[in-house]
Amino acid sequence: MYLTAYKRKVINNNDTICAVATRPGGALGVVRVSGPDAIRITDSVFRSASGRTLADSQSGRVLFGQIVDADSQTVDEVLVSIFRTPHSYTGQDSTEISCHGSAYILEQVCRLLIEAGCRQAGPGEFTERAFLAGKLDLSQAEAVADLIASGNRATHRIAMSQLKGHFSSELSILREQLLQLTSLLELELDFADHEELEFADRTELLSLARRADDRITELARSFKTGQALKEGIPVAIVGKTNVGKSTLLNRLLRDDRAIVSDIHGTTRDTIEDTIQIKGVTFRFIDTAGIRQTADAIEQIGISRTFAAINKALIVIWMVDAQPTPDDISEITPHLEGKKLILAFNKCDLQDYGRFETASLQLPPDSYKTIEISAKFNNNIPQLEEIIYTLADIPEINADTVIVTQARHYEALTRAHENLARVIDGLTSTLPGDLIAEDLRLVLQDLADITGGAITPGETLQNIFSHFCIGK
Ligand SMILES: Nc1nc2c(ncn2[C@@H]2O[C@H](COP(=O)(O)OP(=O)(O)O)[C@@H](O)[C@H]2O)c(=O)[nH]1
Ligand SMILES: [Mg+2]
Repeated sequence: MYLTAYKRKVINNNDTICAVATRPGGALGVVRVSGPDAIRITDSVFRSASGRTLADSQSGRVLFGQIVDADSQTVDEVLVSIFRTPHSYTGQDSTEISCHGSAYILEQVCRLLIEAGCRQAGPGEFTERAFLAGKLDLSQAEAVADLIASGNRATHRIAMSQLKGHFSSELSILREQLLQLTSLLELELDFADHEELEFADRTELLSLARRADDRITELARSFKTGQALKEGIPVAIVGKTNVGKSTLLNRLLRDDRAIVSDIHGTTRDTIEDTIQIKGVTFRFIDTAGIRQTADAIEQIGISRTFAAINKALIVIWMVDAQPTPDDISEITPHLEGKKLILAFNKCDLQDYGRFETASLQLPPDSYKTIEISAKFNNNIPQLEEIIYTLADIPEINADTVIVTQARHYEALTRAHENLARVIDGLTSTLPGDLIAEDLRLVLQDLADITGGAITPGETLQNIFSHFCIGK
């Protein structure tokens, strides 16, 4: 269903396209048709029960009937919805045929539509048409893909907010501020010869530029959170062999995902999987226990442990006996910028002593501690609570703007760099025309996100080719 390598030679918006819009396996399947001939072509393969044609029906109506082939054989009993331009997703005349979800039926319906004059749609082509019709800007179109892919409450809300245009309107506010700055600069240029005229104070221009830059930087920074929310916030479970790391992973996943045994060095590779805590996805990574070993494969596993720590936002360092400063010094070089949890495991055991952290030489506020029994499920909800708190998820409301696309992040980063030059220029009394040049670049960078008339076709192709067919 996903043709990422799909290449469209020319954007032809004037033919009529069709595609299956639903994933296989459901009880129902929907075939979508869009284009100037959508209604006529659908009518040619459809017999409504009432005898009424789609051509005679108003936009928004649903007709019951049959899809019939060239020999008047019934392919399926269906419901057809009709949407007339401009009141449709793509802005064009469109129909949606709800069939039974058999792959065979859906294929036959598409085949008949294609024989009647449709073309098979490419990935994202319906959304691309919506964009070209001005129904969505580019960032909203990308939000559609995020919405389809959203697997938790956080990513769903962010995608919905982006689809509703909250990100776009933030950008247009920024654009207005920067345009104001441009016009003030141009005023300065136009009247440069009139020494008697007072111009906007450059400190005023500077504060305008700085305010815009602060917001751009803030948006760019949110990408890290956006990405973590999309892919799952990475949490590495590390420690010596046999402390119970794999047992904890299985416990958190509520599944026997990793092999648990009392043989040291059982886990040799990293194993990862996701769970949701309060609607946020966390990606747990079970690692090979850190120890000196002559086993070459186990050594590779241990080096992957360090790679996992580097990737992680949160590190659970697990011990089952009083840790020594030497134990932790092996991983401390990798802990820069990480949130650390010391999990004292096997608290069910009789001879379980009290763990001391004083000797570990860790800054006192740099970690949290908890006593758990991974095997007997003690304090696991409390551990999850600590993990959730440390992840420091910003509150995500219906209008929260968090950048989730690398393309947007890159554009914001470019905008920030160009704006930094504007700010430099303003402080170093660079001539206004040179500053205006950099300002134009910033405006272009921001426009790239929502996609104006100047967006190169290649960018569009790249974005829409990552959609599924039928969207
Ligand atoms: N008593 C007790 N034993 C545990 C606990 N967690 C793990 N174990 C045992 O410790 C041994 C090593 O566990 P495992 O999860 O494979 O450790 P890993 O090498 O750190 O992945 C196994 O025999 C587990 O059953 C616990 O909370 N209490
Ligand atoms: Mg293990």
